[in-house]
Amino acid sequence: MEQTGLFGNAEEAPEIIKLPDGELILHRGFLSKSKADTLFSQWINSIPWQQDYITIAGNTLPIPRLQAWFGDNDSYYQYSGIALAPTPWTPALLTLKDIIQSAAGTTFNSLLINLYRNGQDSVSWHADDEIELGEKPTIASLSLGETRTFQLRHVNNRNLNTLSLPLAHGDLVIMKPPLQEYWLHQIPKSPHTTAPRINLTFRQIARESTN
Ligand SMILES: O=C(O)CCC(=O)C(=O)O
Ligand SMILES: [Mn+2]
Repeated sequence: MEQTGLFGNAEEAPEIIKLPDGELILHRGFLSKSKADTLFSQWINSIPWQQDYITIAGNTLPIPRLQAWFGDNDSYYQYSGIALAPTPWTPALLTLKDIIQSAAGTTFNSLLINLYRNGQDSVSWHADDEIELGEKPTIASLSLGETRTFQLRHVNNRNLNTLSLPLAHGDLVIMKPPLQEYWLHQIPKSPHTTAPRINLTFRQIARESTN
């Protein structure tokens, strides 16, 4: 098959991490190193990275990462007061979307890409539970570049330990419902990390209501 070698372990059985109230599917090395290297070096220079800001209690602050939003024309997305209009898909992103859809067993119409420039960049505890993602979202997350720790903690059961998963170049994690309802996730700062990481999260946004 033409894709053999390009898409790493895409055909291999993933690790299934069953949690109380949720499930993660972890494909280590979903992209081969050479494919991941190529995409990382292309995208770090060509994605229209944007600095967004959030306003909390009257203070406007830059979020600690750069991001870009891709998707079908009508996949507008809003969170913490940031409204993102989609950039149209590129051929490479559409090809990747196709293979990730096969792995996830669902379809996606939008993509948030984050650039963590170094270990000072981060995303704090949150769930991907915005209304436009619907009630039972599946989120597929691909990591490129520097390994960073992805952490999960249950929203209210303090007896459950925080889970820490290092996500490396080419790894794919699929977060299955109802994970977003019961678990928060974050990428904490990593003081000794100097190299960048790109993370792509594929999502399915409900179409804008025309009412
Ligand atoms: O960078 C990651 O692995 C997670 C990103 C994330 O949670 C988000 O963009 O919602
Ligand atoms: Mn998230």
